[in-house]
Amino acid sequence: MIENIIGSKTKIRILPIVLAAENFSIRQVSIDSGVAYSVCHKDIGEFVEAGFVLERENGFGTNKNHKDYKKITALFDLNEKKSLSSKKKKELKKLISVLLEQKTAAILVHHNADPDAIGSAIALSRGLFQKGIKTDIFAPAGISRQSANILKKYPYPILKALEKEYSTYIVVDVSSKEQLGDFKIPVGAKLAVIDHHEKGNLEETAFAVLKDMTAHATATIVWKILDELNTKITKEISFFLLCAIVADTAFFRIADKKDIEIITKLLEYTELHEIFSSLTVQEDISSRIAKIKSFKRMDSYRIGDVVVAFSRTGSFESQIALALVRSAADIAIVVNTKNNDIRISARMRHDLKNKTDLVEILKTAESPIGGSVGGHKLAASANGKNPKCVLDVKNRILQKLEESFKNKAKPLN
Ligand SMILES: [Mn+2]
Repeated sequence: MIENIIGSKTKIRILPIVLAAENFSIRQVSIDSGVAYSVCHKDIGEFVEAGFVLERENGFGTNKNHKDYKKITALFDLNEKKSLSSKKKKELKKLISVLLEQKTAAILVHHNADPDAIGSAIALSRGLFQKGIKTDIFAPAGISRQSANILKKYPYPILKALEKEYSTYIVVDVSSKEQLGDFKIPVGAKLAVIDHHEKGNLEETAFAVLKDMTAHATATIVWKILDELNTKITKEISFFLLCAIVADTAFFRIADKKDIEIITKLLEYTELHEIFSSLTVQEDISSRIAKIKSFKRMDSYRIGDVVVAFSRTGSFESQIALALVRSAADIAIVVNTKNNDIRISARMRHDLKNKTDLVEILKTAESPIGGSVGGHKLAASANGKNPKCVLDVKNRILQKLEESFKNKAKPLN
């Protein structure tokens, strides 16, 4: 059975795969390769017309004598065991040839760089160093607390400012200029992109782009690059790549077979518990104290089967509401009246999302606080100017919740 592929470019690209794996139907191949396909059977005629495909007695066959056969099959090689696609290999070649010439480059990461950005950048930097290419890593708009934590385990210089101009910049885990803070890539410098986000404006001017939007972490692309370059994986490289992949797959929650395969290889050098402990950041003491104080001021109600907690704080209201919902409350409302205004943060357990809507509930507070509500069903907030209405707001919210859950609120004393 042959089912056809949308778009002539795609057709040409998918064809070598069919050529190389005649056991597959085009549909199966397109599913395996992630290329979009249609089921418009008659379009196989276009392949036949172009002479790529020959009609045979028992169906369709590939024309290995076609003059473009080699050229096309070079684009895709199913039997090639290396990790990168041939398109990315070409991009990598461009990048490496420039780097080998310049011997130096800057690696840039995004604003509040997370472990995937930092881990990918360091692993890449270390890998390139094995090839005689020296790179500096620059975080123009800071790094996250989690990243700071992984750097405690393996210190690595992350520059806060660049003292010189480089002729080549490699942006890692970034797709748009806006994510680089105030930093501007100097005019005339060469730019390369290694990333897994949606296409952004950085690609427009890049001379080499290694991008895979289906990758869960930029680090998996970096791993493939290092594999392609026959880099020696050290304990340090494996540590940073693992931190990156574990963090960006939300601790394996969204990891797939490909991620696990890479992780398995990297685990030859590093224990998983080291990664977990490095990615676990002890919460700031000020937010922990704010939580404890707020818990003491809490009062709570039972409305039918729903437990509602109210509290007040001078800061961290959304974190406190989240902490309450994560422990025992179904709904938590936390009010901050510190700076002569009022901020209300509301959180709800996920499984109640079809029962009520926190944006609707908080709307009842809009007129007394003289402000407005934003957010969504499960996490909403309200900001206003009148901090004296806290009690009124609480009663209004409670009444709304009683209506919503068709039950009386009973205080939990
Ligand atoms: Mn990422």
